[in-house]
Amino acid sequence: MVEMIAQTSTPELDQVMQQVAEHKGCGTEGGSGKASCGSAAGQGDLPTEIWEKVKNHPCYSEEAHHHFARMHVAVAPACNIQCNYCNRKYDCANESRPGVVSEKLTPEQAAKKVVAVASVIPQMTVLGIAGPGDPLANPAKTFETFELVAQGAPDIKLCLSTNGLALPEYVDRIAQYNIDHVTITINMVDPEVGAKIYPWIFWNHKRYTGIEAARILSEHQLRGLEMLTERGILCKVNSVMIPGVNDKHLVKVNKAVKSRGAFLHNIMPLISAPEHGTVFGLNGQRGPSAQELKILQDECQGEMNMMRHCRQCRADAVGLLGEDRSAEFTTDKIMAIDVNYDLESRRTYQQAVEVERQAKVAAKHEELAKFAGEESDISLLVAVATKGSGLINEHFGHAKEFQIYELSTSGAKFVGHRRVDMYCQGGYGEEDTLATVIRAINDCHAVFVAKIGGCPKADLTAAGIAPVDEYAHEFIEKSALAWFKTYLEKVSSGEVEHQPRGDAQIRQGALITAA
Ligand code: CLF
Ligand code: SF4
Repeated sequence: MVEMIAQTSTPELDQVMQQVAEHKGCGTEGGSGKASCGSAAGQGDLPTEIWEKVKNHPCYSEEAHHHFARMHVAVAPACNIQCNYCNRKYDCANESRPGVVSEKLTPEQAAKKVVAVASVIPQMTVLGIAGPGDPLANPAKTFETFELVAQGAPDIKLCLSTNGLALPEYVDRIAQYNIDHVTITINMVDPEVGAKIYPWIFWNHKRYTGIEAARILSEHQLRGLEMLTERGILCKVNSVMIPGVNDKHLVKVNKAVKSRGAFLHNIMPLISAPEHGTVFGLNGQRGPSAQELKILQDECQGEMNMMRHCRQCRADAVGLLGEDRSAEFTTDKIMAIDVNYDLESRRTYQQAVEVERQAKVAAKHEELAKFAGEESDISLLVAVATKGSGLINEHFGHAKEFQIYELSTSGAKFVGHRRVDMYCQGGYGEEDTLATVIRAINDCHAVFVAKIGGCPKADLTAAGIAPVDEYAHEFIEKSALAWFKTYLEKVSSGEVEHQPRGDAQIRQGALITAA
């Protein structure tokens, strides 16, 4: 089973995995020579008790998402509201890509699956329940699953995502079960906007429609959020950006949730196509472009962090965000796995990840120090092909997504990701696919890859995107900053004329087919 982890590991982690496999426990050799158990790379100014909750949660920490994985179990089929971007044949679109159907599990099957997955993926640190309907519209199955998982895999963090209608009723139970992370999807705080998104809700044995339905939903969402934050539970708010419906309004939503103590705001693009059979899909409602999404996220960025690395995963997702290993863990395969839940080995692996993570942060700071005293108005985007661990370690032709970083003299900031169809199809490049990849990263000045062939290199260059392969297998941020420094020098010397780039497309088709 150990080889199932190898996809995202580095030589240092492979070495630790060898120890894990041999049950040698925590050693101090290898890597930097330090076993820095539980130390705090990336803590910044977060209080320690918050840092402890987020440092290995891939959704609540952008840093963590390069290293740690989450899994979902699909135990909650029913829903108590209707969203115009949802088709009930599929998973809850509040935390899933439309068009995805998950295998539903009983709480017992789900708990077995969590323990089995955690025993073969030591970087899996979080269990989320996010559907396929609303977890709190299925309270018995949801809480039973959490209870069984807490018994079988006590080091796993518990996470819940809800539309918020039933939230005030269940806040005490959420606290009682040590569910430390709750996501509420809040698309509006004005019932008139809400009436364009929610045709009905079902509450207190009664169906409500129109503005009344949206008013009740909004009151419950905001009250639930306040009740959770009063109890010290970390809350993330998801909002679906629907151009012409709530796009301008989301700034007001951001202020409302920030003032009620939300920790993180995740504004996600509406994914909408007629084949999903949703109201929005059928009436031609479009989703935002990459630039529209980024402008709104930038506008909302203030004291509250904006999440920009959400992958709108499925209700049975398994793995790092951006990879989907759910097919490796179907019920049949789970039943055949020989479960050996070794807490000590999991800790050892996670400590090794922490060492690697600190090395990455130190390298970034070292590179950033070279910009001391340098000022430039230039900021630009670059795309990166990565399989994880914060490294440039994916071939251009094998990338199913590119991570996007914004570079300026103040640093390298992760600002999003773009799903694409793989360019390389069984040994040859697909020209049509290359055009869609270029459209997806068209707002970038460069693309960093571990390797790239001559043809795509020439086409990218012709499109004004510089292919960069000289930092293969090095840290992303350090490399991007080093490249940016050289770029600024070329601009100053007149060798390069800095030109702004255009907009890019959020690839709806790729989001669905990649499921
Ligand atoms: Fe799952 Fe959601 Fe918990 Fe994460 S997902 S319940 S907070 S463990 Fe994460 Fe997936 Fe985005 Fe959700 S990337 S859809 S934000
Ligand atoms: Fe669909 Fe989720 Fe909305 Fe329910 S809450 S209607 S499952 S998107």
